[in-house]
Amino acid sequence: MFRKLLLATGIAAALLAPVAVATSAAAQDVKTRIIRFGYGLSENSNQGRAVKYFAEELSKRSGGKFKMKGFGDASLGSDIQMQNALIGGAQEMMVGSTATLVGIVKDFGVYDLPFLFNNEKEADAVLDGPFGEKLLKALNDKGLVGLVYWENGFRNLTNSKRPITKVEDMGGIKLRVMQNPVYIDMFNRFGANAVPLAFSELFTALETGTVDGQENPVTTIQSSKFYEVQKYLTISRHVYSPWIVLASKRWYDALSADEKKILNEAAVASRDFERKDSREASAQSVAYLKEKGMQINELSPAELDRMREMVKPAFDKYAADGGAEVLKDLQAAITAARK
Ligand code: TK8
Repeated sequence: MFRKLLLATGIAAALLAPVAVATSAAAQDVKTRIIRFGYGLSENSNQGRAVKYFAEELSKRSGGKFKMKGFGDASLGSDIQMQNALIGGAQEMMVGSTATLVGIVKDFGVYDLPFLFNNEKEADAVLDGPFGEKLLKALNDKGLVGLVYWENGFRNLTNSKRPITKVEDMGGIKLRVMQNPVYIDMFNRFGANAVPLAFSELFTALETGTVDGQENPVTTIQSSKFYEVQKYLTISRHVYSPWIVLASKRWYDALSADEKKILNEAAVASRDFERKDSREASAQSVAYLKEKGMQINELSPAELDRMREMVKPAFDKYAADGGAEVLKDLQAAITAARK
């Protein structure tokens, strides 16, 4: 009888086991997922730290099933190459500049018009609000899913030729810009010689003198060691630059509802982490760059006003080139954020 009981228990256990598995699987439909996440900056940067945080969050929220591996230093390709890999389904995720998305959704160029946002708070409100959401959604038809915006930050100028205290000082400087017509137009108006180039080629281009200067937030100037090849830093804050976290739509569409929820929520957590971390790092960067020997100056409010005047035609050009509606919507969203 004892034996019979054991047997019965054994059978019961054997019967129960798969049932239990089936039940938990039904409650949480989550499979093992390998996620290749590419980014352009080094591991030791605000981007790298946020990717690491994101990977940990995904692992925690999926019971270890989402295995995200970060690939920094553009080791999977430049921003544009990665966007195409996502569209084709050869890579799952990435983070990069919104500016380089203009070949896919032209309206992303609107963020690159100069002197739109006064501070990060305005940027957060607009990017996380209906305006930013609408642009993210526009990617869906193009094979991409835009999850959240991270902060790249306010962009500043560096160069190896001379301090820039007035706009005329930019005259003739070969300045690398992102591959985006708004940047090319803006810096040519300032008198520089704008050279569009992938970020992954930038350090070498500065080192060899192919270009004299570039523009990026101070955090990137630090983490990419541009201070080794650039003498002058000018705090101009000419554009607030977002990063965008993207997923391959082909890959995303195959996820279960539970998996999508985990991914979306972890992305929001990564955004909050990244912005806080970037802002803290940014506050330290200027002192660090000074210590590394950079000569640093700020553009005066009067000079910034002159620059604003000079680039007004860039707004008209943008509107005339099909951007009138998105520009109007963005300006309305910024006005609303200021109230
Ligand atoms: C990194 C880039 C970078 C951007 C640039 O891949 O290209 O200057 O600011 O952050 O997206």
